Amino acid sequence: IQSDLNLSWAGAFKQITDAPRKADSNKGMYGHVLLIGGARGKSGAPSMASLAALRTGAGLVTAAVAESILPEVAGVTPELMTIALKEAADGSIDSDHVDFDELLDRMTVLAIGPGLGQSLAAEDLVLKLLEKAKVPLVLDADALNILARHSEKIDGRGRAMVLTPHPGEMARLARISTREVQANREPLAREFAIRHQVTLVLKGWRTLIAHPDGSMAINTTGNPGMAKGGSGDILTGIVAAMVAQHPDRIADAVNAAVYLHGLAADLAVREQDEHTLLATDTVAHLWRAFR
Ligand code: B4P
Ligand code: MG
Repeated sequence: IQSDLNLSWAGAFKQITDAPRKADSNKGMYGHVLLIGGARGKSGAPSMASLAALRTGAGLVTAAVAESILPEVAGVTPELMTIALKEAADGSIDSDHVDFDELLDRMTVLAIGPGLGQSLAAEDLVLKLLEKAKVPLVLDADALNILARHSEKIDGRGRAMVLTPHPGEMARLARISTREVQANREPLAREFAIRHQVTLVLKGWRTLIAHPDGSMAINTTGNPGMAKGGSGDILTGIVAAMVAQHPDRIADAVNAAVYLHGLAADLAVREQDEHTLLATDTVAHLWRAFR
């Protein structure tokens, strides 16, 4: 990660990625990630995000998904806990039947969006979660597409908000074309992060991370093998787990998450090929990235 404003980040970053887990650790010290996403026919996205969060070191990970896809999501790995949510006729989560106090109880980070869909029910769910959640939020994919219609709700004051758009999602958030996003990545990301007081991860080759204080980092890891479905879902899980473990150092946690995601993919393509790399192969190489 190269930082244009704050060179001390290199040290802070190393402290996070190299920090050993304390000998007398317990899972409660590493946070509880709640991943909310998925809809009928879209079980892969929440599954991959949850798996990545577990592999990044969160103490506990729970996926709350539409009931019809629960078996697939639960099957991704037995360490994952799951909550079945009632679904609307179109297969998305029905927010009218969600007990938010019960759902959010004891969660320390909330990640919303992978595979969620953009139905009216999904929109209502995202808006209610924004209102009720008091913990750091990681927003990706359809949660961003929904938020693009409610930009006044994008506000990281009160509790942290991390947004992880690809250029298409950024275009919707900023109401400009994808081409304009790509031509103005740095000023656009910085201005958005300052205006909304959020951490903005603008993905793609040389992912940018813009922080609420106006500082920015440019990621130098990653490769074109990652330009495939699922890569973004895995980043969501890694970001959520890093924030869960370092809630007081969100900037360092997000920088490190983006770096580790790309590094794991770089290590994976040493053993295979950019054509054949799957997003889940990146998860399998996370341990090497941490080492
Ligand atoms: P969706 O159809 O919404 O794709 P998605 O479900 O969000 O996919 P996923 O979650 O797996 O990947 P994501 O991009 O979130 O949208 C795709 C649409 O957006 C397409 O129309 C596409 O053309 C457009 N789009 C996406 N990226 C674009 C770009 N860079 N320029 C122009 N248009 C773009 O996450 C992918 C992950 O892989 C990120 O972490 C990203 O940084 C990483 N990655 C991808 N390519 C990389 C590269 N070459 N080098 C390093 N990292 C790379
Ligand atoms: Mg995505």
